[in-house]
Amino acid sequence: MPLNLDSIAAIATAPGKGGVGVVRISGQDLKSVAISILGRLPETRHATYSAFQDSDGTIIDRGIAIYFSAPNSYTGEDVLELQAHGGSGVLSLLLKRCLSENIRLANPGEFTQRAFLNNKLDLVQAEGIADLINATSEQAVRSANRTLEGDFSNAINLLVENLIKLRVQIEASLDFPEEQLELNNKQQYELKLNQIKDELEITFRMAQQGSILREGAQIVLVGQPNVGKSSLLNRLSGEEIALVSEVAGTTRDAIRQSISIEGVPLHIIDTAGLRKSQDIVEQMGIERTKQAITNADAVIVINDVKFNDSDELRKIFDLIPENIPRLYVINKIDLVQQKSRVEVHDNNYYVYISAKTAEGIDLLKRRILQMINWQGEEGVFMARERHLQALLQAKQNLNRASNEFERIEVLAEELRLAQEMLCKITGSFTSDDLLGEIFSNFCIGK
Ligand SMILES: Nc1nc2c(ncn2[C@@H]2O[C@H](COP(=O)(O)OP(=O)(O)OP(=O)(O)O)[C@@H](O)[C@H]2O)c(=O)[nH]1
Ligand SMILES: [Mg+2]
Repeated sequence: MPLNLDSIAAIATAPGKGGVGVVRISGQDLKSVAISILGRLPETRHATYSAFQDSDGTIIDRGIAIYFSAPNSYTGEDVLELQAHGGSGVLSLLLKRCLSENIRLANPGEFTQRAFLNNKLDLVQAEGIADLINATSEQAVRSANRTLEGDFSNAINLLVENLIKLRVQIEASLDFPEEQLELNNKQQYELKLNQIKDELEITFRMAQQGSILREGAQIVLVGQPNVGKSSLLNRLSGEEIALVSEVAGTTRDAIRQSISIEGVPLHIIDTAGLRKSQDIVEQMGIERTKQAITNADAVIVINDVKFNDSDELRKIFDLIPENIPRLYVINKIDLVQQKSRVEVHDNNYYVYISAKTAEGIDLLKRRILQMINWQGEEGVFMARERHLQALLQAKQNLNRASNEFERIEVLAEELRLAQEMLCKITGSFTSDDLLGEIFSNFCIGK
């Protein structure tokens, strides 16, 4: 991607009223712009109280100006930040003033894109900034910060470094095609490859946890009509989201509500109860339930404590693909005066609760986090689906490489592909299309 020569400006603070609002400008050389708007060039990296002048010399506002000379700025270019009063009128006048100086409006994420192009940060860190801005929980903030501080990039860079070392040795032996790898060397290479695979696995797990924190997990509530699915959704979300009634078949359409348990975002989907029905609308709802199950990260199968173990229940179990984690909830224990508890049968967890009295809800919440494999945010990187896919493909390349010690060219090629995948994550090997896609999802002014 070519370096931009034009200057860009945007309002960097959120829309609405505030004590302070910031207009930010970035470009190759902003000295004349600063002198035109402020009447003089402020000392670099010093807060300077100044009038912000319109083209005809009238004062738009007074505030703090900070001039960052390249390369010591966020973008790596000259940056001028104008901190004015935070009203939409003042800020749009100030922005208009900047645009009159042959400066164009910045695209979303363009400041960060320039920072990336000027090697101020790598792609993972740039994404970490967007995630930090979007973070809504303490856990998400901490995890985005770890990515921003370079923990994720360092893990990837270390993997790449070790891969390169191994590739250098293996590719050297490609120069002697008629010779087989010597046994000693082979053992040594295998050992190194296994170490890299182990490190990759650890990084993948950390990234997977981070992706739960970023995207949230989709959890679908299924069961026969009237077992209390909607009551459980309401109980988990602490709001009366879904209609509850003693009439079987109350919920017709899937209802989605986002909640958070210990800072982990979860999207809970309440569905139409599953049964044979002649009602066309109910049949459509049941189809949607089946659809929701196939898109789920995890499923909670709910049953009424009074009709546990029916044939109908078994039919519901059969609808859930084998690889989707599940949890069984036995509801309405208040009707039979039972205590809340967790039981394990054949590796399946059964949580006994009452959605009505809230008994056992804390047990259930803890079990839900375990079901999605949440291990706490310690050391977690804020990762995206794109990172997971690249890590997964690198893992596959390394697994294939492990089986190719007899065909050394194939082995070398798999290692090369694995390295390429990892480099895609940090952006040291990435197409322009992907960069455009990533930065277009930022807000304007960042
Ligand atoms: N005693 C008792 N009643 C409950 C409990 N949970 C739900 N109910 C009652 O069971 C009935 C059905 O509850 P819903 O939450 O509408 O059940 P549902 O599974 O969503 O039903 P459909 O939408 O028809 O599939 C309502 O009358 C609820 O008040 C519980 O824990 N204890
Ligand atoms: Mg319902």
